[in-house]
Amino acid sequence: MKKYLVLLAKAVFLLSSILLLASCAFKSTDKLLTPPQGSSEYEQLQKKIDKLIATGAEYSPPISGTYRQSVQLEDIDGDGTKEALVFLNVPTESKPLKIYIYKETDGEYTEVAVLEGEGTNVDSVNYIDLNGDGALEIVVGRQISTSIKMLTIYSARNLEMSIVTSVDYLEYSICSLSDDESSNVFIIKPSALGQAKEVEIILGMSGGEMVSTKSVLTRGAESIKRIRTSALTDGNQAVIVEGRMSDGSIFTDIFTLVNDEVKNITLNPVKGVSDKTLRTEEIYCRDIDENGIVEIPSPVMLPEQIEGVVHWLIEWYAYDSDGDREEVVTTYNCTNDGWMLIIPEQWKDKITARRVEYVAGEKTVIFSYYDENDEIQDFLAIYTLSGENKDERANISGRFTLFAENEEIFVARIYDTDFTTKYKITEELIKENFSIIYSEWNPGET
Ligand SMILES: [Ca+2]
Ligand SMILES: [Ca+2]
Repeated sequence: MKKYLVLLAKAVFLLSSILLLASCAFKSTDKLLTPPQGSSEYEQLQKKIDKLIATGAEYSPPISGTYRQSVQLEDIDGDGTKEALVFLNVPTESKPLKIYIYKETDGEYTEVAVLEGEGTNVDSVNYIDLNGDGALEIVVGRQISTSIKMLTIYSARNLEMSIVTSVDYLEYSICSLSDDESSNVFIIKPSALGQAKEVEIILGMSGGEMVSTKSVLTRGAESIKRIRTSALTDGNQAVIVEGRMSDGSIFTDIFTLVNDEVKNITLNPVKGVSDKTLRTEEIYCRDIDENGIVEIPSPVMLPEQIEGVVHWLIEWYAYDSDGDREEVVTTYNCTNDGWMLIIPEQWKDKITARRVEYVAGEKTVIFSYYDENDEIQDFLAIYTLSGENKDERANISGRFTLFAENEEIFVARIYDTDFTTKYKITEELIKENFSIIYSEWNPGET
């Protein structure tokens, strides 16, 4: 076992050197484990770790987040030399989760502190500078039991480790909401039954005292799906939290800072719910027009063509710090086939859609309008073609190609109708408004 762990640790160092080489193309190498300069230093550190392992300690790296190595190198006191942080579990002890911190001086690692906590695993760790003094704060989330997690923030100033705060949490995220670009910790806390979940943002420290501000999540929010940060239309930064309500619908809460006070800008103060964002369709915020500001989706149901089969248009809204929203664009998202179409303003309230699959390898969405007799007339079809003869089917008379990749070809056909003429629906328009939906979800985020 011991040999295996040593090999594992060596593999971690080796892997990190490969990552370091591979990371030349990237700007941020800070998050990657960098190997010590000389192997003698490493061997000397390894001997110290081996001693701990011989007495029953086990490697126990964080199970989620960006930093997942058993041995992590970070300059936590800000003196220009990286300390080694070793994540171990000593199952026999009452506080089994231990982070040993070693400082390197003249090629020798000396133990300077041990951060200890209860629990089964370290959930995640982050290194941030809360107050901009150059020394880092260490944010450690520990899984206490299946349902309880504790977040502890340690200050590493002069390597005199002290606890800034310790709170139970459901999710947390590192963000930067203040004007000075210092880091903040955004925490969602569990709630008593029937109460709204509390949100706390650790803003920083002033004179050694932690400064924080609190708000609430939408009442009835049951689970958190995503936490992400974005600018708002007025340039202020926001944290966007999305998740599921107890009735299954999806909500979005947007938090921003106003004079160092956190505000849930989407919350209807009477209902305690961000009611304008509620939706039954499982669709999440994204930067739909790729301008750096994330938009919030608001689905609008189209009239049903086939009973019980609902299609939606998605209105995308950008918010400012006052919680006022502005529609940016309307789209039809075919998440099944992986494409979307921007819907011109004049089409809205006049169209409907259906999806058919008459032949294998040909999935079709047909857009229709209601004519003066309230009859449904088809005016546009978008085909997702796959399989052996997809090229031949792409070239069927009347069809034109929107996008082609290895496995699939996306083509369209415009029908000659009054609607087509009236709203000048051309190949150019459809090509311009069509796009493939790429996932912009970063698995590193919560
Ligand atoms: Ca240091
Ligand atoms: Ca945008």
